[in-house]
Amino acid sequence: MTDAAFEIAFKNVFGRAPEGAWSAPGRVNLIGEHTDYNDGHVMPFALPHATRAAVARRDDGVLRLHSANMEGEEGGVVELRIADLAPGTTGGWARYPAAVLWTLREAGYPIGGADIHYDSTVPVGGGLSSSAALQVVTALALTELHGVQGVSRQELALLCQSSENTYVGAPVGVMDQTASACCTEGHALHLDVRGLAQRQVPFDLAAEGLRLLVCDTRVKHAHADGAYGELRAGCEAAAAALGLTALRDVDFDGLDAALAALPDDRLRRLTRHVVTENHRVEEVLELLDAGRTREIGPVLTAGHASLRDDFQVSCPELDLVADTALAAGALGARMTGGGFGGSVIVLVEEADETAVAAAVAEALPQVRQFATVPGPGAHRLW
Ligand code: GAF
Repeated sequence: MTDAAFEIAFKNVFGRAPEGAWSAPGRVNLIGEHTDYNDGHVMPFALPHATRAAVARRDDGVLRLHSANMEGEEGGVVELRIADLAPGTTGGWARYPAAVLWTLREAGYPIGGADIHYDSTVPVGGGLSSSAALQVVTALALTELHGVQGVSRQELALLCQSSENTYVGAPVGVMDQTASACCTEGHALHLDVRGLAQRQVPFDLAAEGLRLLVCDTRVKHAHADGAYGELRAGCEAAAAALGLTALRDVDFDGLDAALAALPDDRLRRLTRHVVTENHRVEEVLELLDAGRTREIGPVLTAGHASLRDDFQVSCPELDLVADTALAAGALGARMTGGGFGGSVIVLVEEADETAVAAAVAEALPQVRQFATVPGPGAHRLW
């Protein structure tokens, strides 16, 4: 939908003109999975798929939300009084923008009411951070429209993460919101979560005759939300058992000694994944810096094996897609995101793209696939 049509859509819902429109992307994570809440390294990039928000302020303490993507019970305008917002009180998709507004106000920013109309091309449930895109576009639009100065993109991402932790009740790390807020076109973002140092790493696949496929399995296993919290708690227990602040503090070279000091197999598996995954981020970074992009393939594949065998967050559909792609000639394949469903990323030679995609589609007919490149981070449209 064009910008003009998006503006008309806002007018059709709210009966007046929007003051502006913003966009924030979904992401794929190239490498560095389940490392963010261990103070570790991640390397996501923004998808060209994004969530847009057309917004106009209100002065009556009311937040009205509408999404072009929602139908049935979730459809229509959701109307909330700002004074009534409190953690755990808002249901459905509207809890994400409500959480952002509540968190910004709790942090002392003078954010008032608004009418917001959204639309999105980020596949929902694909592990591609559609909720982070929704949070970040809301935070950016509300802060800019209400004249809030001096909030960096990273701070905005931290506020969005906090909104999800506190208001929505999901103990996520900061990777997805940072990716949506801070990524830039043509780059992957290396984020060292301890200290939050960022580096934009050039990632131009087409120039090297490569393609990256995103294969959304369209499954999400029901226990995913509870399992995430348990995994995070397990990692924290392992760090505590080792007398460390976070698993980030286990050196790759000291991994065997750390494993020997842990009390049970589960904590050993979680630790081995986090420590080797942080190491894989460094390996990918070095290879990209050296212009040896093809060689990241086996590192991605090793990351999948670690998520499957050690962290145990893969599922049969993700494994099937990754194995099928590799058997059909892909350079590397791994699940991306939290796991228990969602998407696999597949690195292929341009010449092999069609054959690999066909093999994956035959193995898992429900799969939704697209080739992608790093798109822009969140920005104002008009
Ligand atoms: C989800 C979370 F939201 C992220 O913070 C991250 O932990 C990811 O799972 C796993 O790497 O997307």
